[in-house]
Amino acid sequence: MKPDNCLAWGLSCSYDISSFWKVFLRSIRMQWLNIKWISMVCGMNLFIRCAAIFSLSATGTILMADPPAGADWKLVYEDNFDRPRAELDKDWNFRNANEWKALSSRWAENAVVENGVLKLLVKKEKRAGQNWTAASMWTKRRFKYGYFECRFKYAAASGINNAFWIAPSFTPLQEGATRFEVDINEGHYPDKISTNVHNWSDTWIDSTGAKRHKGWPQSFKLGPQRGSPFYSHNLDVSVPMSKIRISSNHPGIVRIAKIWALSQSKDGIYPDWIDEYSRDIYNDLTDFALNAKVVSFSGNYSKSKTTKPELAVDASVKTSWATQVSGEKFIELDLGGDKNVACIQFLNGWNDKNTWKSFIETYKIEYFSGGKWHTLVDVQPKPAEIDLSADFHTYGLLWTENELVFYFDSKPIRKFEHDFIRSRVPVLLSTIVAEWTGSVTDAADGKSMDVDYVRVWQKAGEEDNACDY
Ligand SMILES: [Ca+2]
Repeated sequence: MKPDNCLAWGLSCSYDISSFWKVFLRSIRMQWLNIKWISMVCGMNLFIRCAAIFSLSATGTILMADPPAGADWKLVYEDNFDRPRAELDKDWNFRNANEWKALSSRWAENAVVENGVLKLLVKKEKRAGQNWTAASMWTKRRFKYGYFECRFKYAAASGINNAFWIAPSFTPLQEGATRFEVDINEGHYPDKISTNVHNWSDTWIDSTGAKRHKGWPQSFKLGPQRGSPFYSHNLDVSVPMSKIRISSNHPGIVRIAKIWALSQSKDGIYPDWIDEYSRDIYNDLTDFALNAKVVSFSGNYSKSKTTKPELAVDASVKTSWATQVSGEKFIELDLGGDKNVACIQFLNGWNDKNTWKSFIETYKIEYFSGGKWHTLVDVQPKPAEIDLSADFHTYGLLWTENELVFYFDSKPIRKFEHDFIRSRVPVLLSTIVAEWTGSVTDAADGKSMDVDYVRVWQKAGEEDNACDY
């Protein structure tokens, strides 16, 4: 019972079905289009590269989204949201309450219908003790096994979870059944797909006293990796400076493992990359940032000693300052009087089994010299190359007795073997505002997850939904 890394996809893409074709295709119920797959086994990096290529080269080929070939599928449920909002109450339940560990409460009136699209609105408004509102809804009908698909656009701001999922939320479970959750996609703007499988029945108390449960998350960042864990900027000649300020508007936590403020090297070359041992050959260089005084900083991720800002100027690249999630991140260092600095460097992100992750793309380095601040470098964000809020895409789940297969635009992206996801459950659509989805800013106000349709197919002979569980 573990996720595998077998990733496969077809060469055809399903993009931007025009409203004419949408109506036409719906009218003839063309549900048995055969898609020929070219499958291959590959690692995550290859997937990311290929995903970037096919996304960027999509040419608007018209394909009906369909369940996978190889079974006699029956469409047992669909909502195309092309009817008045009031009619949704017949088929959907809506949450009307605040939320545990989130910044938003969720209300029925945040779900609206416009031009055949369901909009799960996020608003900056105080209600039920929280500063934001969002929407959560689930089908009155429940399902067990089948192919589940939703076509939607992400809300165009960070800090919002765009969720299409199945779970027995607020519904009874058969005695002895496992309480599970399958997140078909908890999408994060602009280009991250997040799948997850939870076993909420298999719980334990960890060493801190917190209740834990088993989960198997796997995320896919479709856009090209940008930025770098290591940045190095030379001054033309060494400059006397007494303070250094590094800041970033990165939408999330910034982890800085080390900052260097180096003296002039004889050959104008400075140590590169991150291996603290290889830096020994540069013994002639002085690092004025080592153990510098932290004058001020924006915040840290937790009150833990393992995230404090002094860890950005200690001797080790294995310890890091981790910032707060939202707002500008900055750290200001006092070098203890004017020092002749010729190169400023910093290492950011974190090392996961020799792969650097979560490094920043945008930052600014300033220094205080001659009684005023100067900017050494100011790297601003570039627009996202893949933006899942710009166009509709389909997210799907094939659920059988022993396996889950997750789909993006009709291409399988993840397989997961299981022996516990076996209860009848509703389909859920929801937005929420939470810092674990990224930096929360006013840009989220008024944004919405836009849903074109949700559909469920079941295999002939398995489509009976009459029983209770
Ligand atoms: Ca450190």
